[in-house]
Amino acid sequence: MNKKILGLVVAAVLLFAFAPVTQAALVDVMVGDLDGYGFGAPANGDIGTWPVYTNYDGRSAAEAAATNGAQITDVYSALFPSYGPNPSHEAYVYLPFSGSLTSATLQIAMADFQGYPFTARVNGVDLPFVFNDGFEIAVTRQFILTSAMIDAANLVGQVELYMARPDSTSGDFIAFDYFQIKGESNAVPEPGTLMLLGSGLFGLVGFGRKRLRK
Ligand SMILES: [Ca+2]
Ligand SMILES: [Ca+2]
Repeated sequence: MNKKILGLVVAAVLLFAFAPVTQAALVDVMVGDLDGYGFGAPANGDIGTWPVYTNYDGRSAAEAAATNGAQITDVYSALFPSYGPNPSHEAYVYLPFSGSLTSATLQIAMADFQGYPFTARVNGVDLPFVFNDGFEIAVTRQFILTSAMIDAANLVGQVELYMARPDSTSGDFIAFDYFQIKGESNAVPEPGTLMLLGSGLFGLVGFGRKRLRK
């Protein structure tokens, strides 16, 4: 067996071995919880009168202590220091996933947006974020992630949403119920499987070399 043929055999084995390893898996990750902004109001439509108009805090203890973005759900106003419990006009939401994302939709239950342009990015890629829903109206929106967003998310293993209310031009009080990504990923092969494949390949190469010497 010459080296060319040996190379072809190894390439064929590699193709055969790795092709069936990647498997599609469903991704479904939520930050916050689907409880209607913390006081049981419906997630869509007219949410009625807020219990209080500023500094409303309907978070669970875990949400209040969270750093993944759950801390800005179930509060009013969400991104307005001194008018809401959060100390910043900007926030990150982190939605980790396993494997490599192939498609995803970001869903946000949001309330009381009144037409001011917010800054928003998904993994550094701009996301248009201006909605004129009206006072006390809640809307659940879906954003299909672009391939640029998905590629950037795969580098860090999570979808990262950044949002900022522009202090100088917006006096908008807003609220969020939850953030969620749904999609598909290619599962990463487990280390044990890779080791098995690797030792098999080394064995084959060794066999080929023995035959070359003959
Ligand atoms: Ca508002
Ligand atoms: Ca909630």
